[in-house]
This record gives sequence, C-alpha cells and structure tokens, in this order.
Amino acid sequence: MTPTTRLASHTPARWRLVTAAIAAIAAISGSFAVSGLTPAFVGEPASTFVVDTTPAVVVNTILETLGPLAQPASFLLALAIVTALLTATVLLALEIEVTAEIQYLAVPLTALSVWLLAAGTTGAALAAVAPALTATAVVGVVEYAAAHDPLSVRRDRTPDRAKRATLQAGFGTLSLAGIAYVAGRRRTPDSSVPYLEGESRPPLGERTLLREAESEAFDLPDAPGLVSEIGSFYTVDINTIDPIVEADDWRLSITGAVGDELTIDYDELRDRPTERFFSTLRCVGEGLNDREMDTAVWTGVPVSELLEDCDPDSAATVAVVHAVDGYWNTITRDELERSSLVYGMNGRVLPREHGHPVRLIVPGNWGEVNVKWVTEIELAREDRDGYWEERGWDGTGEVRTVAKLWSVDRHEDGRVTVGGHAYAGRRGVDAVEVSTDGDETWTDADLSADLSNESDLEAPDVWRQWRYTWEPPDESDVVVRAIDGEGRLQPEDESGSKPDGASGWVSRTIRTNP
Ligand SMILES: Nc1nc2c(c(=O)[nH]1)N[C@H]1C(S)=C(S)[C@@H](COP(=O)(O)O)O[C@H]1N2
Ligand SMILES: [Mo]
Repeated sequence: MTPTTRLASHTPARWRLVTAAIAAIAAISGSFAVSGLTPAFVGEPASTFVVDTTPAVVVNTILETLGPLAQPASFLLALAIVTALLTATVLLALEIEVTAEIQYLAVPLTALSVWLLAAGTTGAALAAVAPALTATAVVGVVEYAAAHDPLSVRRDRTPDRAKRATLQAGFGTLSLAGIAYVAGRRRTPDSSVPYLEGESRPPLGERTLLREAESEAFDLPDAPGLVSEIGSFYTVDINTIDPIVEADDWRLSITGAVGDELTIDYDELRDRPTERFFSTLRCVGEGLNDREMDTAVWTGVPVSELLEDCDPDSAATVAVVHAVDGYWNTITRDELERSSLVYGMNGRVLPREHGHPVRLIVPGNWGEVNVKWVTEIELAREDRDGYWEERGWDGTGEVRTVAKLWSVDRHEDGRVTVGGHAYAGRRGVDAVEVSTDGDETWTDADLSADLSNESDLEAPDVWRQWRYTWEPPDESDVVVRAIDGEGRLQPEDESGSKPDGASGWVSRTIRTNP
C-alpha cells in the first residue's frame, strides 16, 4: 500500500512529541538570541508568573533552603513551564496535521501559534518572530525529511529518515542554543554602567568619597573594602528578570495625603540639589554571617526637598513606596523625611539590578525598604503592610547590630588575622570585641575609620571593618561582637532571620594547620 501523501505525522506519536520538544527549545533559544534577558524574552512572563503565583510560604521555604540558589531555581522552573507550553503548542499543530491529513499543515500552524503565544505573553510582537521562525524551521526540516522518506510508508519499518532528521534537528538545536546563549548574553543590557556626567571617572564629589574609603580600608582577604564594587554588591529582589526602565520614561509621583500631588521626571530630579553619601544596605533575610550586606557611595536628592513642594498632610504618618515590579513597602514619615532618591552608585549611573534609574535609600533601615525602580511615594495616614510584611516578615525598621567574620588570613610566622565588617545602622559602630577562647575573655579589635562624617548626610549609616591578629594554639574558638554608638552590646541570643533579622554572635573555630 502506497499512500499518496506522506505526512511527517506518519512518524510514531513519540517522535512527534520529540519534534515538538526540540522545536520548543529552538524557540526559546531563538528568542533569547534576539532578546537576551529582557522583558521581550519568552521566559520573562513565565518567570513573573512563577514569582507572582508561588504562595508566600513556599517562597519563604525556598529562600530559606536554597538561599542564593533560589533565583536560578525559579528561573529554571519558569523555563520548564515555557518549554512545556511551547511543546504543547507545536504538538497540537502536528496532531492537527494528522487529523486533517494535509501535508505540511503543521508548518504554518507552528509559525502562527508560536508567534501568538510569544507575542501574546511578552507583548513584543516583533521579537516574537524569532521563536516562531526557529520552531517552524525545526518542524519544517522534520516534515521534509519524513515526506522524502521511502521507508516511512512501510508499516513494518520505522521511518528511519524522519527519525534521523529529528535527531539532527535536535543536535542542530543544541548548537543553536549554544550560539543563542552567547548572542543573548550580549543583548542582555550591560551591567558595566557609565559614570555619572558621562565622564571617564566618577565626578569629583563621589571620587573624593571613594578615595577616602579606599585609603581607610583594611586589606582583608575574601572580604570587601569599605565600599563594595558594583557587580559584587549583593542584589535581592522579587524578579527573576529585572525590569528595564529607561531614564527618559521614568516618572515619580508623590500622591495620597498631600496638598499638591507632584510628578517629576528624571531630568527634573537631576536638576535638584544633589547629595552624595555612604550608606550600607543589609537584607533582613540574610543569615547571621552571610553576605547580603554591602556599602556604596550613593548620589541623589533628599526626599525632603520634594516634599516641600507638595504640602504633605500633617496627619500623614507613613509613606507607601511603590515600584515598577509591583513591589511596595511602607516607611514612617520620619524615615521618609531623611531618605534620598538616588540615581548614582559609586560615581556611576545607578545600575539596572540596583533599581535604574532611581531608587530610594532609607539610611539605617533594613534593605527591603530601599525600594528600587521607584515610581510612587504615597503618603498615608495609616500604616500598611509591605510586600514582605504581607508574607510574614517584619523587616522595615532599623537594622540590628552585627559583626561579621569574613576573613581569615594565616601568616607564615604562625599568626592569624581574622577580620570582617561591623554594622549598626545610624547608631554607628563604637567597638568590635574578639574572643579567641570561646567567650571567656574579650579584646578590642582594630577598627577602620568611621566614614560617616564624610557624607553630606545628617544621619550617617555606614559599616566599619575590624581586624585582630594573634598567635593561636592548634585550635581556637573565635567569637566576635559589636558595640553600637549608643554603647549597646550586640545581643547574644540566637535567632534565625525571619521575621526581623538574624541575631547572635558569629563564631568560628580556627585551626593553625587547617
Ligand atoms: N522594586 C523593588 N525594590 C526592592 C526589592 C524588590 O524586590 N523590588 N527588594 C528589596 C530588598 S529585600 C533588598 S534587601 C534591597 C536590596 O537592594 P540591592 O539589590 O540593590 O542590594 O532592595 C529592596 N528593594
Ligand atoms: Mo532584603
């Protein structure tokens, strides 16, 4: 029996599934090659979906168990969802061809449906052509091979050529994925951001602060200086792919309980009086000795400067700060009055991952209130839960005092230098004490200069480094604790980070010959 048409769909059902899956991967690769990690990438809506629909308890458990791996894990889950959706779409096209018995029908159907899916979810019609084309190419190649397969018509033989074509399409797609990865990385907006004022170095004010930080810093192996480099400065946010907001499109509104609402654009913000200052950020979700704590020189405008123009209601005791990514948080009116809207970081334009073009910096409070990609400051008369407060955290207030042990430096003469960073928000750090006998006796560590007086800010908020050198016996139990500027000792009782930040003293056993 010789059929008059030889449909690709005469291949067994499992090969159609394999073909569809390969087409799906080709589509994702094509999309990434053209769009990179931007909102036009087909993976983006799925990752937003994953973030938005994962219940709070699950998010918290994942964050606690996976820590820094939580973000890549949720991205992989998003990619798996897109792969499944695209596979189903292409498979449907192939099955329709089988049912309709119209040769090559799956080719236009794939093109149309993949495009619709990509364009519909990302909203980027033009960029959606890429995944549609790559998926269609895979289906087309397999169809063609099957149509010219003399064996596929014989029931007792597997359709070898179609099978081979499917495998080849698979390998082809793998190499496409490799090329797409390289191309897509290039399309992903560069994080090596330009300096403010478009010069080849930081502007004078920022340069002075950066130089001061550099000259005062201890050189502690494995630990940052007094200012963290962009790129190694930690990032925490609810997005798997960060929003891209062009400075020209950015607006900030001050709304709610104000006499006159105010909307300001990027140029208008940059025309306002500028201040530059050190400020340390620390995430409330951070483990006691973890590294979600960093310091930068920020450049921006005091929020009080803008509030003067909009006549806030005297009963407006809080401000709800909103962002492009749907994130929001609430701070008190006092905290708002001493916050800044910053557009510069370490003398550079504020990078995308830290909230480009403008974020809020609230000196002394936990990281979560330092809203990135800020769009609206809504004054209100009553307190309201923020994004993380709705999820059981209590991390909008002042940071806890902490001394980190991040650096262990073994010298050739047998002595050891331990060191790290201590931070107590606006209270400042007065001393760091070290015990090398597990909490029996305590000695003052060396402290790096207090940089807070260098900033333009009235309420400085900056960490200090500490270090201590001694000649240990074979093994010593090192414990560190900070004393804040109000003379208060860092509390010893241990607690995890949820809901209001990890507590306890960092300790570590140091062996001379590890
Ligand atoms: N828009 C927005 N702002 C945000 C977040 C977010 O998810 N979305 N995360 C907050 C949290 S939890 C922290 S700790 C800080 C981290 O700032 P960084 O990424 O610049 O270090 O940003 C805060 N601002
Ligand atoms: Mo955070």
